[in-house]
Amino acid sequence: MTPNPQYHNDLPRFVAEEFVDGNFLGLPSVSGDPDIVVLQVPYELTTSYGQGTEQGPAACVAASGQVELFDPVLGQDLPAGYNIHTAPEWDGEGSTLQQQLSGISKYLKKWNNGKIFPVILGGEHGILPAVIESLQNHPDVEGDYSKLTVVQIDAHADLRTQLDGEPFSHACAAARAMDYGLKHLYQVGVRAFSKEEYDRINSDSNISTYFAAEVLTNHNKWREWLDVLRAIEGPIHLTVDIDGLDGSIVPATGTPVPGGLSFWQAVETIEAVFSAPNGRVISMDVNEIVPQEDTPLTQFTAAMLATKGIINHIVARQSGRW
Ligand SMILES: [Mn+2]
Repeated sequence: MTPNPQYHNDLPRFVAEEFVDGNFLGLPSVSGDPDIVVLQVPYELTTSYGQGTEQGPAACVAASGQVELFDPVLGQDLPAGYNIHTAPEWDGEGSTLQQQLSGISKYLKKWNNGKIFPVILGGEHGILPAVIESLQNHPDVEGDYSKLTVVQIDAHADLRTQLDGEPFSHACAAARAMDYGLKHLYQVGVRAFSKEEYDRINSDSNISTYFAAEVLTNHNKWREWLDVLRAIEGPIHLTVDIDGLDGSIVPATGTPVPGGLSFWQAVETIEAVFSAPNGRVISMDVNEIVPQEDTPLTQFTAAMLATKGIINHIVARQSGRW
């Protein structure tokens, strides 16, 4: 897509129809240690779905050129004095699923030094176990996954044991993350799940699911969700499956589902989790983006949510919570 310069007053950022170096938000390349890094993982489980999620990260970066750099929460234009680096995308190498997932983990790991905030763009939600694997030696986790909380926005519970015989299917992403022995998993927006998943949610005390049907019809339940997020202690990974939002604003995703979160509910969720006084969001991903050229709403929505993550991370830094 062509970035529209009218939304930016800093024209030299753009070269013809392309971004400068394909950077997120069209920001200029920077030298020195990044504060925030945008990582692209164009992963799609080979031979099974072929839905186009491997094009998602690049489309999201391209769409980010349309996102306003100003946000009243910060009171100034991004990058707001911070060093935001867009890294070259994951190379996609590996002839087996396990090799690919371990390659993703390796690609992510080098940024997890506790000083840099990674914003990961997917790709299938099946990247989640590789993301969790990459956090093992993060200074906040210290090899002890019982410290780590995962917050998940998703239409699906992703708690299946396997799907069509594949335990690393995107439909099993949260189950594979739980295999690491997480402290807790919080889910919101869930509205498509199997009996097996429903039973797991009801029986596993380490999983709290705020179903779409509850939070969208009962405002007290929504307030409770936000309060629960603000009460999280310790390191947090935020995983945003774009299909958690209502299908009308993310029509191009692996599995669009009606009855999901509004854009502002997703933003409220992001704000709440980043503002937890005793918690710290150490990384974030936005995934399941299937780009559409004619109506780029999905990748634009994804780019806006990733930007909200960056903004709320900066607020956390400014407040001394990072
Ligand atoms: Mn998912």
